[in-house]
Amino acid sequence: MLNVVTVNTNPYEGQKPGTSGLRKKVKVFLQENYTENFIQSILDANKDSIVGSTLVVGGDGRYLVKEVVHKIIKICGANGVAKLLIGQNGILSTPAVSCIIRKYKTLGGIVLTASHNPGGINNDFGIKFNCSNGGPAPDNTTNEIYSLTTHIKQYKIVPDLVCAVDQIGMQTFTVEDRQFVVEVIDPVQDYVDYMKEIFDFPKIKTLIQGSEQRPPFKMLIDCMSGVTGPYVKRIFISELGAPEGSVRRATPLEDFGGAHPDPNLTYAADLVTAVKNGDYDFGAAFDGDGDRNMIIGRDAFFVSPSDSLAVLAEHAQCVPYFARRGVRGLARSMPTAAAVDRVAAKHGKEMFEVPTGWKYFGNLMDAGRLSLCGEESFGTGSDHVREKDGVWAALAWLSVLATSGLSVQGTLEAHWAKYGRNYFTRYDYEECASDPCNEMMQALEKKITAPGFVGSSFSSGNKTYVVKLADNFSYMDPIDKSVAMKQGLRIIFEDGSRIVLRLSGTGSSGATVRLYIDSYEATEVRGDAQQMLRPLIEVALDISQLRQYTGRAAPTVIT
Ligand code: VG1
Ligand code: CO
Repeated sequence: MLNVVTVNTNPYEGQKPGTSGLRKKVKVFLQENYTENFIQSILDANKDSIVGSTLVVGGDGRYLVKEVVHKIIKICGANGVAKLLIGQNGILSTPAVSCIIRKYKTLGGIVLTASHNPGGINNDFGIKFNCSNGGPAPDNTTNEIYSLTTHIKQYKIVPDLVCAVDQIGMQTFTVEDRQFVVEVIDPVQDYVDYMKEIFDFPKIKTLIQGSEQRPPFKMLIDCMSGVTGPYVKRIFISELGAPEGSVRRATPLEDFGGAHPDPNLTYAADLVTAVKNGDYDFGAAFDGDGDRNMIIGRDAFFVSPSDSLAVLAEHAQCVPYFARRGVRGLARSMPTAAAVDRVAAKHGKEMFEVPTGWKYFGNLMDAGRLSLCGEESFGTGSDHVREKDGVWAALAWLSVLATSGLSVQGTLEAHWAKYGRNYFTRYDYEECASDPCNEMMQALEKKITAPGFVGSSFSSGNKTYVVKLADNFSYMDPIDKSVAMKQGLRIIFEDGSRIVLRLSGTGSSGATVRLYIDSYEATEVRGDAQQMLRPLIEVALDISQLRQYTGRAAPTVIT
């Protein structure tokens, strides 16, 4: 029999979950009781249902995941949790956690990841709680967890509980008078089974391997040394018959090989170069925890995430899951370009615009009003789970291409010809000093909400923009009527062009400023987005005084 020990502790400041969980430097989590406090607070926030419950636990394989898995086992055992489902060696992609929570109807799950942030002892770690719907906890739950961290006095632990997380199977422990079960599961199996239900694997296999009508479709998939490696190898190589060389960086590494596991044109430049110089029809990259995706075509033709969502919405019937169930509403985060809105209007679907962060899609999905959604930050997904899902997005794209026989570029060109084109760019200024960024946001809010701002005009290049609406975006959830305030400063012009500015909620130190610019051209003007948006970018930098406040002449990342 194992004993429960109650340990006295003191609160830490700043354990406030951001856009997606608590993210801090590894060294912050290594402070005495820091991690224990947060885990106990998660369990306390669920105190009415924790005893006898089942939880899912897993992470993206980064530095500290294994150690924290062991802490979670010991703390859950002490708090009366009946069972944990844990990915072998603590490995589970974020969408796989969501899938497993839903499949086994558990109380929720604890996801160990800092997603697209770098890993290793000098970099980031993160802890996130997902609820029984499989999605990231909504604001009222994360606020409750945060509030508990501010006055925590004790946590409970079973110090002598030793569990082998490398061995698949059940391990049963007797903790005082209770049974506590840890089931270590194959991280990939449930997810792969589910993907086979959602997609037509034989059809995608024919695309990849070629047929009498078509040569083999060549692809290169970059797992960026994140968690998707085992999922991608199993799905694309074992199941869909792609050649071994179709996958790169497919072994999860604790520090992602020193790279930034963020699938965009800057951090996945290697993939872009390889696809540009090689004979590939398709390229995809995923982030550290497997919920983001970047899609490129032959010659590294780039699909913007806003367009990717619109294309998948337009061709949803190519995915058997949607063909069977139909498509309910569509949604995007506020800064995401409005390409999908046009598809919704054309197909007569309900359309939602929510704040940044996947947690805001969950209620709409649970209410049966939302099927497909996305964010400009390389997030695409559907109501098959309650997280964005990188591998799902790649399979959805392959389903579209297998049906149409078009190339990636051909698909986009046909889409723009039908709907017109949204030009979009995002400038990230990473890890700036916090105070000047906060001052900049305050000053800008004051400026754009002052009388007279609406109706004023700005000129740059040969363009003049007249302000139609300017505010700090707030959102009322149509289902539970909860309100999220201050979700980003927006300036919308008469012609529909937009400037959006917000501070990141996923960084682990300093402030990251995100500037989003988009505009719409009904008749397709073939041009590079950077060139098309140049005048508006200048207007944005001028109104916000961003260069002066941040001291940065140029952004860290341009998408
Ligand atoms: C960023 C993105 C947001 C995304 C979030 C989590 O948040 O902008 O769209 O949902 O990351 O993605 P922020 O607050 O830094 O802008 V993941 O893949 O890091 O969980
Ligand atoms: Co992620």
